[in-house]
Amino acid sequence: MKRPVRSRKLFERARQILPGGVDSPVRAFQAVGGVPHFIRRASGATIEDVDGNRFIDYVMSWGPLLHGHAPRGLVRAVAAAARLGTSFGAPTALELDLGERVRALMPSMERIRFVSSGTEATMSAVRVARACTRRDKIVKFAGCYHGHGDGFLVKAGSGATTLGVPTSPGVPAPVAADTLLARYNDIRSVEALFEAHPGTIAAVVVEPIAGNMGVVAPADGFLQGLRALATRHGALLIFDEVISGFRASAGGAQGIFGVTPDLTCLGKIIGGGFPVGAYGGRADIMDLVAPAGPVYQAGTLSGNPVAMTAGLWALARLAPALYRDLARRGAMLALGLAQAARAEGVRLQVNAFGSVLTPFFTDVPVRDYDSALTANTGAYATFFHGMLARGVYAPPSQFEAWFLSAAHTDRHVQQTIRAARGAMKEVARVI
Ligand code: KE4
Repeated sequence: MKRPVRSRKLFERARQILPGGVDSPVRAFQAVGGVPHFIRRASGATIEDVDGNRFIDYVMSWGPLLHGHAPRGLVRAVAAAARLGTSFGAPTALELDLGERVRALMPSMERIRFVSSGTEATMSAVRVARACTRRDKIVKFAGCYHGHGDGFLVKAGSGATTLGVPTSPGVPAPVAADTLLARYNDIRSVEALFEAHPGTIAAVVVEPIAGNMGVVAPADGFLQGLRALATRHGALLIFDEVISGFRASAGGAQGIFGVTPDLTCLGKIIGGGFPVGAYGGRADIMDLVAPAGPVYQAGTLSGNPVAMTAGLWALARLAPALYRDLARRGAMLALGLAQAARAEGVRLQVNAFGSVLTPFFTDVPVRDYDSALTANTGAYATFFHGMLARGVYAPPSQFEAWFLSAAHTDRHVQQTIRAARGAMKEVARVI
């Protein structure tokens, strides 16, 4: 790998205009050290930085690119759409086409509202849930991320059933106090919150397959338990499928586990790499949203024709063979990483679910945030840079998901495993 000379210069310039030199914190490499690589272009499973280094990419824009970078058909489709106008601020048939396609894939989404990010989707879904139940509190899970809405930037206060406290300055304490924290895969922790706060919880919000503490799959019966608890206590169940939607399966996690949420939040793949989010669910709930009902939510670029075109292109290509290939290659990579670690005596737990996975540098099985936090982040940083030096661009943080795409081939995975064998030798030397 050539030294990132141009990236370093751009990063110095970037920090004079962008806070921390980036437009989203994880991109700054603070969790792994070093200079973030500025990307010039990408195609398929490969990205190229401004210094001419090419990498096999497992960030893939953090999930939207199920079909790889810049598929030719998608580029053609969005170019044609743009020539007809990039945004009208008026209804188009494209929004209906994509909405009906989403509903066909996720029948629980009887109504849908398009927005421009996953954050907007989850913020709006919680507002609707509060309006529908006339309750204020929400339950989220430690280690799950739902975007940067005030009510989600919360950690547990002292004691498991007390009120949340902000994790970020600028979040008012009363807002944080309306968020209660539970433990992922621990249904008892949710029951305790309902018992401690009877009649006040509007919704339980969950990543049905967690990706933001690293990948953690739901334990058997966990999602079904949440469904039963929410129903019993008159709260709504909100699935944040921003990552898992159309990735875990064409019908998302709800399509795999057979659990029907009241509301679902979507992002990433739904926009095919363009800024699209969406929330939706039961018609009786969503018809509370303006202008059908009184719950206000709006957006200048919501449903714009170019992004809708990209989403339609992406959701038109979700064949069963795609998911079989993604799962096979995901399993191949997970096994290869585990074997590379074992060969060097490095403690590693690899959690994988279809086309997402996370190598945790710990010998503790990772099933929630506390166990994820046992991972050796220094070891991950060494591994990350060892992979980068060998042509593999992994997520620059231990607590993120690696993403495969339709563009990743067996050869890409085999190259990645070879790189991991070398990177694990470097980890073994430093731990
Ligand atoms: P956006 O506002 O970033 O589109 O979506 C927020 C969001 C909501 N829900 C889930 C489950 C998510 O994973 C996300 C965003 N994911 C992160 C990756 N961990 C985006 C990357 C970033 O923050 O730059």
